[in-house]
Amino acid sequence: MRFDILTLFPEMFQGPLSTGLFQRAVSHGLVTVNLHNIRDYTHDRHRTVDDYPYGGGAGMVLKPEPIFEAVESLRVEMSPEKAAALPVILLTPQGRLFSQEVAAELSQHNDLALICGRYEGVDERVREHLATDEISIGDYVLGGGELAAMVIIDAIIRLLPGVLGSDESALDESHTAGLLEYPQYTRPPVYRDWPVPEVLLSGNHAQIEAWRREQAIIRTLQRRPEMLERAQLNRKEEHIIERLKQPH
Ligand code: 9D3
Repeated sequence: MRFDILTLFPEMFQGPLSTGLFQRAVSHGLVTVNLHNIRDYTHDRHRTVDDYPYGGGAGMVLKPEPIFEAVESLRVEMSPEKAAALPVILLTPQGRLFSQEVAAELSQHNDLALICGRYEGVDERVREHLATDEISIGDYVLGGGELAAMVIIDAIIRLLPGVLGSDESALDESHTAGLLEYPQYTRPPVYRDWPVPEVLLSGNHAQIEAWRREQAIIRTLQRRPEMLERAQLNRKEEHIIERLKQPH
């Protein structure tokens, strides 16, 4: 899968790209990340990327020309079919909310272009005539779209075949889908008077499995009750929930 990132701060990507899963995916040739500095697509002496907002107001607005030209420079290298189909995602607080489902959807594409906004905003014509999608990673204010792009790429690449080791992918979310994770412990069995739950040391795998499932349900009910509506639960588990919901 190929990512083309349009940004004013390509340096921000160096840390993540040279670490862990990113680095492995890139070195195994499963992922290509091309960084494009929007400033390189300006033509004036001062390499101007932003300007005052028409109508007045605080802050600056990213100019359309360098952003259009950066995306068009990607398209000229592609077949006309690929160029026409290229998803161009604008990272913006006003976009649709990113989620695991959106990550799965985006992981189906071979190429993805990501535009990182900055400043107070991006000229509306980028949204209207260049972007094919707009994504936000959550309701908090970032300094720009760069960290959002990294979050999105991180979530996508771990879904690509061959990126995670077989251990990790075998352990995947399927059977706990829609639930928070159960508590995990490792050695020592007692740390500062705090013992590991006895069931986990019992060697009884059926009992361990039942305990973990129950803990996951309890935790989800306490912290993210809205998630339970979509979780796949059996009758016994539904019963556990009804019991936990009763005042004690
Ligand atoms: C004045 C109104 N602000 C919107 C809340 C303007 C503004 C603030 C920060 C516009 C852009 C930004 C920079 N943020 C992003 O570009 C961004 C973002 C985010 O701030 N939160 C969650 N997801 C994203 S994706 C891109």
